[in-house]
Amino acid sequence: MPTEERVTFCRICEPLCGLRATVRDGELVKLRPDPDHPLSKGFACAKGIAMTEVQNDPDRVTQPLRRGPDGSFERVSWDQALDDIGERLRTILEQRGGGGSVGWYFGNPSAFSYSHPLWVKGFMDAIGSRHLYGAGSQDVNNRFVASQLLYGSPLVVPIPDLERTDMLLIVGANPLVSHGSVLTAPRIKDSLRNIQARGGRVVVIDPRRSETARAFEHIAIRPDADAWLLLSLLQVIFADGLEDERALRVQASGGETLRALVADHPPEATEAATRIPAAEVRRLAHALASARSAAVYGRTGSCLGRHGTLVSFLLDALNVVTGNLDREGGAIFGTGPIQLEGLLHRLGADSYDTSRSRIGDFPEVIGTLPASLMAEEITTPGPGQIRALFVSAGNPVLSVPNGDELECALSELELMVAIDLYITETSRHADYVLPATTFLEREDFPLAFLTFSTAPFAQWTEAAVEPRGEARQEWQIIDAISSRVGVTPASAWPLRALGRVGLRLSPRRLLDLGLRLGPKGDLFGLRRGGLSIAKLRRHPHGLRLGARHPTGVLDRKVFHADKRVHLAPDAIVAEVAALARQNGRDPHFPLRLIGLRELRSHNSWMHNVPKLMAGDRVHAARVHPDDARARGIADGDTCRIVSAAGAIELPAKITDEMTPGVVAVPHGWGHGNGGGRVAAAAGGANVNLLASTAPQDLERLAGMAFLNGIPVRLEPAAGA
Ligand SMILES: Nc1nc2c(c(=O)[nH]1)N[C@H]1C(S)=C(S)[C@@H](COP(=O)(O)OP(=O)(O)OC[C@H]3O[C@@H](n4cnc5c(=O)[nH]c(N)nc54)[C@H](O)[C@@H]3O)O[C@H]1N2
Ligand SMILES: Nc1nc2c(c(=O)[nH]1)N[C@H]1C(S)=C(S)[C@@H](COP(=O)(O)OP(=O)(O)OC[C@H]3O[C@@H](n4cnc5c(=O)[nH]c(N)nc54)[C@H](O)[C@@H]3O)O[C@H]1N2
Ligand code: SF4
Ligand SMILES: [Mo]
Repeated sequence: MPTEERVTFCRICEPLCGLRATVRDGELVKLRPDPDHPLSKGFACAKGIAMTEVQNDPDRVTQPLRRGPDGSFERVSWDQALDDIGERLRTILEQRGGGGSVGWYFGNPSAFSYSHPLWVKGFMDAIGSRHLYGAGSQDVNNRFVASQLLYGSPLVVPIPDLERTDMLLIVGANPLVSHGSVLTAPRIKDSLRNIQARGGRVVVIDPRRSETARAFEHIAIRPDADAWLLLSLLQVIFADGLEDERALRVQASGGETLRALVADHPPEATEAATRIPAAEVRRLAHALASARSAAVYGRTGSCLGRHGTLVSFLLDALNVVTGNLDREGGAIFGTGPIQLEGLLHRLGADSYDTSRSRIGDFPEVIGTLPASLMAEEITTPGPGQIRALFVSAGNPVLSVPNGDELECALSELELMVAIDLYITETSRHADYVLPATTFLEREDFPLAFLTFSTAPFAQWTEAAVEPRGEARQEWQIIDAISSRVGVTPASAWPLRALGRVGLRLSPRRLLDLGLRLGPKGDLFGLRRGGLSIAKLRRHPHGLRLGARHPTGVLDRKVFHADKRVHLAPDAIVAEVAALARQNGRDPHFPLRLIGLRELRSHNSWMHNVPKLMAGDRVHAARVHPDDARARGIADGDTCRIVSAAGAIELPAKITDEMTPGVVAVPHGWGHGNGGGRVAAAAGGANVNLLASTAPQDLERLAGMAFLNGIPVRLEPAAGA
């Protein structure tokens, strides 16, 4: 029995920690952290290690499945599945007005594959469909729109220079649990501790005393009030003459307009909205402006409110105004071995607002539309009505607002195909569930995360194990479906032209080209020691491409014609005005609901791993003791949370880590009938039934769902 150890890396979340896989007879026996990975240096979290159980899960889908009239699934061959899908898709394309009748939702795990998103986008471009949806409209799209406004490209996103900064201001992120996001920083806990160890500060703005807030300095804020705080920080900096005049003159335009825009928002005026004492805001503004270097960083807690684009924008504006953008220890720009921003810019793929959604008139963001609109796009007749839907690596019934509405809509489709590891709350509605490989079963390169890495770095991995059963990679499945409808899944026309004469590039060939012709490439032999896949294969633990990211690169990163960061675009001026008009409190819904991530969950999946579910793990709402007492709710009681959109019931966990008036509920639970037997038994409630899909409730600039700060009321469950 040959036992082998193979080097690879984790692709569940963004640090991409190095792993060693023990493989016996082609089967995965064990995963452990890779001590020789230059960045993660022997760290991996419980989820990464538990991927062994997902890989070998008896509940995993490993054969193509077809749904019968009674809703149960039967095994079919790949050819049966693909031929039938191809034929039905061809009919829909011919009879329902072409590509506009076909939708695709690709979920979070797709971003961790170098091939999957390229092939999805390529397929949608090839059939001429704009109905592309993803997790981004519940996650990060307003961060991209803020970058479009600031830098002229949605893909230019600065990262905090964790290794050198003297002060890190975290607004709405919990990296001790999430392990960092839009930031590839393995061992981030150590990085944050080191900031303190060298005499610096880490300040966390969060309505909950999160794991990160607990470990560092915490300032509690009322949910969905960050825009007010950031306006006030800027106001104090300008009013007290603390702005970096040189940075404003050399790097930016619109500084004077921004100064005028924030002038009406001193901390005393925003205190009621944020519930942060004005004196504390003043102290924070002075500390930020006077730190030798400082970086302001925000993530989902700053993105999922009603003004997420404005909040993301103001985070970067603070970096500019304090002179910390593109500077050591500030917010810096990562440089990767492939110049992806430039490449996609030339292809026009870094788009924003080049077209608008049929329902609600929302701008596309890098080619994707708000997933909250999917249900209505399926059920609303007329040209462009979605009749066929593909879902790959996503579970929108749980992750997008109002899963009930989406479930009803899915049943009206003429064709639905899911590509997943499990029969989930979403994929159980599909006519076919096609078995995907896990990340351990595919070769890979972290294409989407190159510029977010705290260190210049590249790693290639081959598949660590053979696919189980008949699982296939997404791009292979997309290729097979494309052939059956006569298209080449590629976004760039030269690739489509090659396809027409029978030449198709594999993702491996495409990536190798990108690496070899990239800024560090071997130029096919012209640059000695340059990069290629072959070169990366000789460094299986990954290759550091430099000690640090260079600073002073702003002129290469800004795509605006004037090469300046735009600090006061019209869209932002209008958002500040809209913020001021935001209506006050609804006495029916006096509390605010926020989200929560847990160490042993990953969005809606991994709930089928017994080890991660061990103990008495249940889905619970975190409630402050005062709020619980006022409603007669005791610890463990079932409580009812009601919003304007819906209601859920789940146990209450009473904890003073909450700010009074705020309730926190993790998303991704509510597995009545999906995700495997352990997950289904764990159940929980779908918190997104409390969120709204109504177009007027989505953020205007990015079409993002409003998921943090939802007005709710809390009561004991009937009969509890
Ligand atoms: N209320 C609330 N809602 C939220 C959020 C929140 O904070 N609060 N967060 C949002 C965010 S940030 C995100 S990213 C989304 C996530 O939402 P989604 O991306 O829609 O869903 P996931 O729960 O990540 O589900 C991923 C699915 O992919 C499958 N899968 C895993 N690996 C692979 C693979 O390699 N290939 C394929 N084909 N399938 C695979 C899993 O079995 C699972 O069914 O949720 C969003 N929803
Ligand atoms: N263990 C684990 N890790 C994960 C995931 C997971 O499900 N489990 N999901 C992955 C994904 S898809 C993503 S996108 C990342 C997200 O990464 P993070 O954004 O770092 O993760 P969260 O834990 O959601 O942190 C958001 C924080 O914002 C706070 N918050 C909520 N509302 C507000 C508000 O209005 N203002 C402010 N200032 N704060 C607010 C919350 O209390 C929470 O502590 O995590 C990734 N990592
Ligand atoms: S922190 Fe994320 S990348 Fe690292 S082992 Fe855990 S799940 Fe995998
Ligand atoms: Mo996410």
